[in-house]
Amino acid sequence: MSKDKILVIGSSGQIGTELVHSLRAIYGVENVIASDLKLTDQAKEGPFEVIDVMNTTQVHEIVKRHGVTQVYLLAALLSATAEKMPKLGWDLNMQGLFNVLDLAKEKIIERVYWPSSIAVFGPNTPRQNTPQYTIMEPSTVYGISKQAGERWCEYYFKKFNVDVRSLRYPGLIGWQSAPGGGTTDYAVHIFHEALKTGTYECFLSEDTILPMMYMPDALKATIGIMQADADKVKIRSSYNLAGFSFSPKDIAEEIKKHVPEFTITFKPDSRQQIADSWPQSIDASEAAKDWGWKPDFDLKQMTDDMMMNLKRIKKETLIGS
Ligand code: NAD
Ligand code: AKB
Repeated sequence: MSKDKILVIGSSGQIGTELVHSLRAIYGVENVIASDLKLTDQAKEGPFEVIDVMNTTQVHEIVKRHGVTQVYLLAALLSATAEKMPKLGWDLNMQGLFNVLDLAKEKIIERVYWPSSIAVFGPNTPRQNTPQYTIMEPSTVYGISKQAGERWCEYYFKKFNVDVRSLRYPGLIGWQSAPGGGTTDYAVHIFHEALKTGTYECFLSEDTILPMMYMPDALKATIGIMQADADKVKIRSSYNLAGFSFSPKDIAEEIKKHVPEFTITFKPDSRQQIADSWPQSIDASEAAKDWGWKPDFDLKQMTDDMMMNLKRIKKETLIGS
């Protein structure tokens, strides 16, 4: 039986929906507690708690009651939403992190996973093969909160010996869940619209290249860094992580191989400016060196797998954009 009791906070979002399945397959259903602001269908599959990560007392009580040893903190406002609600974006992204880091500081929990993002980089960052250590200067509220969060993670590790682990995810693409308000969301919506209507209006311009990753690779990296020996996790701010990079035009070409009649149009909105401030590709060699990171999927393999799975599910369950 697993000695780990895991709490996933923000479990009903794009990553949590899939991560909870993977964690339960490894640690057992009863040892993985899903939690989010509202009750969702996840409650039918195993332990679930309604939680507000901003509520220190509530988080503390749930962790104690379940004997939680590890927290995966996924609750956050993403880039596009945080630009619309900057105060809430900052408060949620920072206060949630402090509430969880403090539990580890008080030795109530043993290990924390907290995701950062390519959004920590900004317009003055080298955009190709962006190194682990470079100019950052993020220009979004989301990016500022992630950069500050990285600094706090490293601080808690050095000052209080908190075992916190983190990855700078690129844009994530998966077929099991909808994205939650980011700049890279188009790369999920495009598949659903291609199958539902055969056409998609993209909110980024055709040549906007961004780093992306298929969800199975993101889950492999997440669980991989959490299971790595502590001495192998040398970076305690957050690791660069890379899958593959493409533009809306590139992915549209791949989708056309499955839906030949598919057409795409481009109507850039405020998210274009965010995308233009982010890297186009990421150097993940530190993650490869320290704990063996290697992605399995490229653009073609991801598109083939997305299409195969989305064609299997009912048309009515495809998401709108
Ligand atoms: P999401 O928006 O899909 O899900 C976030 C979940 O948190 C939602 O279910 C929401 O209800 C919940 N939540 C919001 N406020 C809460 C609160 N006060 N208390 C408890 N739960 C609350 O986000 P995601 O895409 O699953 O991202 C998870 C994490 O990964 C975030 O930190 C995000 O910044 C990071 N990340 C995601 C991506 C990506 O492409 N999805 C890329 C880089 C980093
Ligand atoms: C977003 O677009 O906000 C996220 C991210 C890359 O952090 N997908």
